[in-house]
Amino acid sequence: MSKKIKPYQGPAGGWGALSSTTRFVFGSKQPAANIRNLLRANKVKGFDCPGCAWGDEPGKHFSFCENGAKAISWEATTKRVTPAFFAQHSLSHLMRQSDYFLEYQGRLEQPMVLNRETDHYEPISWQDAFALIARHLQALEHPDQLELYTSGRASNEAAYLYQLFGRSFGTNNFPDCSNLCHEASGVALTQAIGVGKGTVTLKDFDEADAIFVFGQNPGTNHPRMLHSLRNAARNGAAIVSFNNLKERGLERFADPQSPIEMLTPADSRISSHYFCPRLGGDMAAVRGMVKQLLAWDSAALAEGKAGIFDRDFIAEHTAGLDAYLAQVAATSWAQITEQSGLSQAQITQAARVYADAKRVIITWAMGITQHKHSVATIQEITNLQLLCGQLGKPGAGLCPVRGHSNVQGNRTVGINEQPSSAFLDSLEQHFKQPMPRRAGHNAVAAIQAMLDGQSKVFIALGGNIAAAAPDTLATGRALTNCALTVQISTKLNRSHLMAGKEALILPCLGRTEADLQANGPQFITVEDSFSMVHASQGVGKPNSPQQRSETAIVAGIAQAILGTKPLDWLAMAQDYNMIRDHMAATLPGFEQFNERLTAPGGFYLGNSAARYQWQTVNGKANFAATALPTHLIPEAITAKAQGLLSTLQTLRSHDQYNTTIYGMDDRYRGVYGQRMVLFMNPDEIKRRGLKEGDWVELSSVWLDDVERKVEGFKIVAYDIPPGNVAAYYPETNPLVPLHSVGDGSDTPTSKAIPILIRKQTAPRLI
Ligand SMILES: Nc1nc2c(c(=O)[nH]1)N[C@H]1C(S)=C(S)[C@@H](COP(=O)(O)OP(=O)(O)OC[C@H]3O[C@@H](n4cnc5c(=O)[nH]c(N)nc54)[C@H](O)[C@@H]3O)O[C@H]1N2
Ligand SMILES: Nc1nc2c(c(=O)[nH]1)N[C@H]1C(S)=C(S)[C@@H](COP(=O)(O)OP(=O)(O)OC[C@H]3O[C@@H](n4cnc5c(=O)[nH]c(N)nc54)[C@H](O)[C@@H]3O)O[C@H]1N2
Ligand SMILES: [Mo]
Repeated sequence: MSKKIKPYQGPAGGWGALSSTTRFVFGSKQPAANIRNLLRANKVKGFDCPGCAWGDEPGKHFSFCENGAKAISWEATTKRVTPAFFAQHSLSHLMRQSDYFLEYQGRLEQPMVLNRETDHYEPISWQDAFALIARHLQALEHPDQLELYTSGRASNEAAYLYQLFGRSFGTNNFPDCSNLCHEASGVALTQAIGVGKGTVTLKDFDEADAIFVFGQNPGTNHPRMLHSLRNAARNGAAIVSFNNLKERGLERFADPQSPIEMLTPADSRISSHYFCPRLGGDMAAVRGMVKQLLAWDSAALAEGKAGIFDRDFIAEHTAGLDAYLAQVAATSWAQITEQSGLSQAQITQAARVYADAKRVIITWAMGITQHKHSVATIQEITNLQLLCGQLGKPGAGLCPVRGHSNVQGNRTVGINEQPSSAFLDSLEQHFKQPMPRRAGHNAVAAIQAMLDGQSKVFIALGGNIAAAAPDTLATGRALTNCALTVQISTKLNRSHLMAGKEALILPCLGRTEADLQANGPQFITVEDSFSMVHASQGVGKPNSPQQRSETAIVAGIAQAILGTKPLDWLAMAQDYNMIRDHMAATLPGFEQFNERLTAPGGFYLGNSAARYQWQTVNGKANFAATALPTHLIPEAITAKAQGLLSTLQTLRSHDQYNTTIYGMDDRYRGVYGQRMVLFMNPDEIKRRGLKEGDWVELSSVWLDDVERKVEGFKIVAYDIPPGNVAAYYPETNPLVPLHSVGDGSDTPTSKAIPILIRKQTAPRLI
């Protein structure tokens, strides 16, 4: 594996994508066969790509992208983590291995229990594993000492049973990956428009005149979105990108599934405009756009022309306009340009595109949601759309682009530490038993409760919290503090090693595998970013008879603790239609669930805001009048730092899926064979007396006295604003302080970490 830095010249997609996929997927025979089968089976029931939460056009076959192919073939590997593997490698030995090594060992094959005396995981029967969990849960003094984590890959059916189990046991402690991800979107949109989901459907992308993409790297993380953007650009839509970095996938794109583009070197330009704001500068940039629109609107009205704002929409549907406009007037251009890092001319240009478009969609992802003021930024984006009535009409709306393939569905079916009382009422009525009303723990609160010894049992339905959560050392201590940790997983990862005093690994089937239960082959359902619910059925042969479906595992745990209360859990696991009948009876929008799944492509759950039904406290869509943050990095931190602070964003490479590292390349950013790099502005490198290729250590500055440090990062010159730097997650998670979180969302501020950079001599090679 040769390490090099070589700027990528081609478009995103295209030959590079295809050859990488081919190498990765078709290098081995079995994954290729599996993927072919999947595509074939897809015609019957449907298939959900575990790659991301972008949608598929109803009626069309599942479209294939490079990173989806990686996700599928990663799951379909023939490698196995067997009892012999664990007999050979002690926990202490595995602790010293890289995350890449752990995941690369293949699929977990059998339930395993940790033996602290031998320091090895050893086989355990499913029955004994469930009994061990039951013993621990029965020993708890209070149901809130249990933490039930979910990663967004679980099916609706497994997630629904899981939340019912937790609530029947007596807790709302459902920390989930959403708490680390799009929580701010849910909070902001619920307050503003009464529903925490995007208002657009996939079809809207064909009808938009302008699409604004904020803080998102779809070339890597949502490759299928590039098709929608490319088509929109061809239809004449302006694509305006706001990204802290110049991302290849947002600039140009060639479609590896389009034979014509494969044969010609021509590629499509994606973004018509590309702005690089400072980290956290988007709220100021949008405020600036509104300020400019307001000036044009007033000038037009003064001349007796029609204004820019949609006054009918505002009058009929919204509240809070005056307070908001007063806030806009009180925000100076000096503050806007300083905070956004963009010039007034650039912001005016963006506002011009916005004003000229009849239909506008705004999309966003982690570059917007992982800041201290994320809720306020998303509400500022919403303010802009409300001002111009860009909601609930074709080609217009708000679009938080979700991460995990079913993270939105998990929330819909009840994975929520703060469930609505309507939801709890509905469960109580249907299942005829009381549900806990105390709010539960989110991810940060759960970690703190385990650190404090207050929570004692941690169960994870997927994911890898040890590596994904902030403050790696604190999170590790939190997990190892537990009396019992239980990981329901497909692959070996760090969270299995950060084990509680007792620990279980429960191996589950993946999305791609056939799920055969007593009542025959089962399918599951998921919900994409566009509120489309559809079926997904795996066809690959399970690679171990010992693996169970997530649904069966959850049912097994529940039955061991609750018997048959409030339902016959094991019967549910034999026939998922029965689970869906309960969902139909308790979840709004899921009426006649089983019947409606027969429609090709599934069904649309609908979005109340898109229908102008505002389920907010005052029954209106609400403008939020929030002042820009006075400082992006709190003054107390700047005062404390002894040295020149930089702001670090932690992001994904092209060869990873969250904490799963597929390979060491980040093709579109020109990084090969390595991940320990720090992207930095070339002028700033010089100004600091550094040079490209220098080794540095990074330490974060926070209000407490804990030292948070990582070392061995290599400087790479990159097109990024001075003062901002970027490095890959999860290697940088030790730097993210547990309590540096978003206001109102509690999401770790993984895109704005104040750090000091110090030169070091070349690191030891591990
Ligand atoms: N292949 C692949 N697909 C994935 C994932 C994966 O790891 N691999 N992860 C899935 C998940 S769970 C999620 S949540 C999504 C994540 O999808 P993304 O949000 O695209 O993920 P990140 O890599 O975190 O990229 C953040 C982007 O925002 C930009 N950015 C950072 N801070 C700012 C800012 O302050 N302002 C602006 N304007 N831009 C900023 C960064 O430069 C970067 O382009 O992808 C999902 N899909
Ligand atoms: N610094 C920093 N930290 C971040 C982020 C960031 O941008 N910067 N992003 C955050 C975001 S957006 C997210 S969503 C979280 C992700 O947090 P998680 O969802 O917890 O992490 P993943 O890496 O997606 O989980 C991977 C593991 O899931 C298991 N797995 C895979 N498929 C399945 C399946 O089908 N079923 C089951 N049961 N298990 C499965 C495998 O064992 C694999 O090791 O990380 C967050 N952390
Ligand atoms: Mo995510």
